[in-house]
Parts: sequence; structure tokens; C-alpha cells
Amino acid sequence: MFESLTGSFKNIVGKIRHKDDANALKKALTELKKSLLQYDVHHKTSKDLIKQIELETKANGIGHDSFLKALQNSLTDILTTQGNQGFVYSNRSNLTTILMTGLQGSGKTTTTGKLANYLKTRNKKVLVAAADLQRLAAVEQLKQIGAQIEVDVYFDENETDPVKIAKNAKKKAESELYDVLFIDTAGRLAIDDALMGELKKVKDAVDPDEIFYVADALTGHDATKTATTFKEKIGIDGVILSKYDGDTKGGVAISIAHQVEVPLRFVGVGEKMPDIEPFIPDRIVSRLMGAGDVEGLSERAAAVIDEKKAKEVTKKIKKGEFNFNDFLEQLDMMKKLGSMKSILGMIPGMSGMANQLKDMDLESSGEIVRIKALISSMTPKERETPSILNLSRKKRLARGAGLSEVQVNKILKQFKNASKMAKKMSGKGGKDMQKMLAQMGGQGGGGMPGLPK
Ligand SMILES: Nc1nc2c(ncn2[C@@H]2O[C@H](COP(=O)(O)OP(=O)(O)OP(=O)(O)O)[C@@H](O)[C@H]2O)c(=O)[nH]1
Ligand SMILES: [Mg+2]
Repeated sequence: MFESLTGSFKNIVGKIRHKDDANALKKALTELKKSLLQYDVHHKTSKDLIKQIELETKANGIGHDSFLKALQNSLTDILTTQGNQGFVYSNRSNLTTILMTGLQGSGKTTTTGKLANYLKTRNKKVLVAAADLQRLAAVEQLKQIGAQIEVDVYFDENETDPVKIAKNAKKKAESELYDVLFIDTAGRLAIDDALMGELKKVKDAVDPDEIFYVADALTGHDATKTATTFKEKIGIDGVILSKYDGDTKGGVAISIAHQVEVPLRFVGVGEKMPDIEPFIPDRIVSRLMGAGDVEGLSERAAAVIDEKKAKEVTKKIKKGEFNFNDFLEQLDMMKKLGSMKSILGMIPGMSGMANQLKDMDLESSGEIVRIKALISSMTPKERETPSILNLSRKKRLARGAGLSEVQVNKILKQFKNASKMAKKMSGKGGKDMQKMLAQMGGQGGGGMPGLPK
């Protein structure tokens, strides 16, 4: 998220000279304005931002540092709108009810699943309700998502009234002590009275704590317009920008809250369930200024990493006992963390690299696919102690996994080496680790953490 914008801010900041004169400031502001518009930041927001930076820089004395400070302050100001940030639980009941709204295809159902998954990994009991009865496949889609993330879905295939579905879902959520209920609703191609009427009825029936509006980032400024209309017609408490990973210029995330006057709460950055990020202004500004988002990263890691397991694995590595079962578990954990690109973007100094990575996917890299095929052909015992594999078993495994014997031998050897290296690494200090990380960085796409090629 924000890799290209970050790059452009860096350029502008680099252009401000230490000469401390009004001319240098003017030039930097013109550059900034140009890029803001180029990245599709709303023109009114750009204007306000530039004005604020100019005033503050002048007030504090023109110069590189004061410009940076003003840029940081003004950005934070523009991104911060009155209202909640991230996900907020109800302050009036044990159940938090969220109504999901948006136009057709904007990403409501996917986002409902992503948010449910986000809260589930934070140990919340979540129910999602299928109140979209417009599209035949809609209920089925939510059921599939629910099964994938192991979250309960409320549906009633004999009911034709979304209001009743929503009401019954809330009853169930209350009596069965769920923490959060999401109500997924039907979308329409355009804002029309029928859609608004239905949403209003659902809203009145369940009295949600918050109403989220899911806007498709690919629609650019239309996202701002439709969000404003929804705000006026039914009232919304948060905007979620979906498809931010797509071919979008990205600026709409900077201006949407400022224009709609409703906070941007989350940003969807991919089709998979972990691909959603809370939009916290301070942290976003930190990233835009090239300082990363360590807080966000550690929060994400804490949610998916099982501390007890992590300790067990460390112990195994130290003893040189890290096996293929552990490896599969680690891969699974990495998957939960989200895409490589989104993780790198949060590490200070790495956003440039994230941009180069494009859509590299750990799961589908050729190397990982081959290793997984091999592991799945092994018996549990073999996964634990690969050294028991003899020649005929290796031949059999190669056939089973669709690999050549050479490939099988190569993977087994790599794994042995990696296990040895990991053991060595864990004994020494952080310097060696840094060296290894640097090597990994140089390996490029197909490389795998810990396994030399
Ligand atoms: N790349 C990407 N695709 C997304 C994202 N969010 C949703 N999608 C895709 O957008 C398409 C539409 O998503 P849905 O969740 O079905 O949209 P919806 O608003 O529920 O659609 P209706 O129920 O028909 O109104 C699906 O193919 C999703 O996979 C995102 O953040 N990134
Ligand atoms: Mg839907």
C-alpha cells in the first residue's frame, strides 16, 4: 500500500534545498501539488494540504526540517476525520453489529469475510449474516467464505425478506453470545431508491453500531461521490476502500476522508482473506514519510503467530531438529501474515523494494509448490526424519510428487543444509542474521527464507 506515493514524497522532500529561501519552498510546493494531482488526490484536498504546509513552514522558518515537519503534520491533519479508527467495539452492548453497504461488485461480501477473519484472528466470536437476497449466488458465496475462514454464517434459504434475515441473525448473535455480527447486504448498479429503502429498513430493524460503506478504489473520485451520497441518505460511520492493490493511482485514500468527512477505516489490498489493513492516519503518514509502520507490522504478527509454537520451533532449530512438518506450519503462518509485498511496505526503508516485488506470492512460487508436493507424498515419519528415506522410497516419492529424482534429492539436500545453517545462526548474534537477510534479499523472487538455492 502506498509504495508509489511514498516514492514520490521522497522525491519532493529531496528537492527542498537547505538554502532556506522562499523560492525553494515555492518550488517544492509546486512539485508536491503536481504529484498529488497526478496520483489522483482530490484537487480540493491537495489545495488545503499545500496551503497548510506553506503556512506552517513559513511560521516555523523555511528550511528542510521545518518543511518535513509541516508535511507530516498537515498530512496527519488531512487524513484524520472525526470518528473511529480501525475496528471499534460497541460501547453499549456486548455485541457489536456492523451493517455492510456499497454498490454492486464493490467488494462488500469479500470485505465482510476479511473483517470477520481479522477479528477472528484476534480471538473474537464472529457471525456473518447473508442478507443479500438479490443475487442467487450471494448466499453461497458468503457460505464458502465462512467455511474458508471458519466463521459461522447465518442464512435462511426460505426467507425472502432481508430485514427478517438481519433481525433473526441479530437474535442468534445475542443469544449465542457472539462478539461481532456483520450483515452483508445486496448491492445495486447505481444508487436508487429501492436500495436505499431496503438498507434503511435493515438499519432500523437491527440498529447497527456502525455502518460501513465499501467503495471500489478503482472507481477513483466516484468512490468519494457515492460515499457522500450514502452518507447523506442513510448515514455511514466508516469507509472501506477495496481493491487498493489494483491499478489505482492511490490518491483517493488520501482525500476520501477529507472530502466525505467520514473516516477511512480499512483498505482492501488483495482478493485473499488476510488482505486488509486498518487505516490509522499516524501510521500511514509514517509510511508516506518513508519511516515504515513497525507498530502495524508487529500487531499483525502478534495476531497470527502462536507464541508457544514459535518458542517450540526456535528450540527445534537450535537443536537442529527443524523438520518438514514445522516447515509446513511456518509456511501457513507466513500466508496468514499477508502478501510479501504488503509486509515489506511496513518495514522501514523497505517500501522501495516492496514496489519492485509487484505481486510475488510465496504460495505460488515454483520452489514452494515443488517442496509442498514432495512433503505431501511423504509419510508423517518421513516428514519428521527425512534421513530415513532410502533410494527406492526417493524414487517412489519422485513419482508421487511429479518430480525428477534429481529434484527430490536437491530439495532434501537444501533442507538439510538449511536446517544446519539455521542451527548455526540461532547460536550467534543478530549480525549473522542481518547477513543472511541481506543474502536473501539478493536472491530475488524464487528464493526461500532459510533455504540456500
Ligand atoms: N484485487 C482485489 N479484489 C477484490 C478486493 N475486494 C474484493 N475484490 C474482488 O472484487 C469482486 C467483487 O467482490 P464481492 O465481495 O463479491 O463484491 P460485492 O460488493 O459483495 O458484490 P455484490 O454482492 O454483487 O454487490 C470479487 O471478485 C472479489 O474477489 C480487493 O481488495 N482486491
Ligand atoms: Mg456481495
